[in-house]
Amino acid sequence: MKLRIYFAGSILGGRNDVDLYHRLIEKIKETDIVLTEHIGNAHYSTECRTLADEQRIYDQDTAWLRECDAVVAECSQPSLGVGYEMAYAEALKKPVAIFCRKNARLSAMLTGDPYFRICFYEDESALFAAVQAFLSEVRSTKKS
Ligand code: 6IA
Repeated sequence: MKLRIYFAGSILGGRNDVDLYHRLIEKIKETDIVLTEHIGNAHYSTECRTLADEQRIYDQDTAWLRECDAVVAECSQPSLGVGYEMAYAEALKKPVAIFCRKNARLSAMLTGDPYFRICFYEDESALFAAVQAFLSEVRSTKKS
C-alpha cells in the first residue's frame, strides 16, 4: 500500500536546498505518493501573488495535510511556512518526521516538542535511509 506523503520544505524561507528536496521527493516516490511535488521544482514561481491566490494555496496545503498519512519535512533552511505546517500536522495527530543537516540549527519550538521525530543527518545517503525507516514504520502502524 502506498502512503500519501506531505513533503514540507522552504519556499520563501529560501530555495538553497531545492535540488536536495527534488532528490528526496524522487526517492520517496520510488515507494510512495508525494502530494507536494512542487516543493522540489526549481522553477516553481515565488513571485508575489494576489491574496486570493495565497488563500487558495493555504486551502490546498491544509487539505493535503488533512488527507496525508504522514509528513516529511526537510528543515535545514528555516521557513515560517514549514514551522506552521509542523504545528498544524501535530494538531491533526499526523506522524511527522523532521530532517536537518548536522551543521544546521533547528528552532527550539521543534527540537523542544517531544511530538516530533527529529533526525540530524550527516549526508544524503543517511538522510534517504532515515526517511525510508520512517516510512516503513508509518506503513506498519497503518496495517496493524
Ligand atoms: O514560508 P515558506 O514559503 O518558506 O513556506 C514553505 C511551506 O509552506 C512549504 O512546505 C509549502 O507547503 C507551503 N507553501 C508556502 N508557499 C507556497 C506556495 N506558493 N505554494 C505551495 N505551498 C506553499 C508560494 C508562492 C508565493 C506567494 C511565495
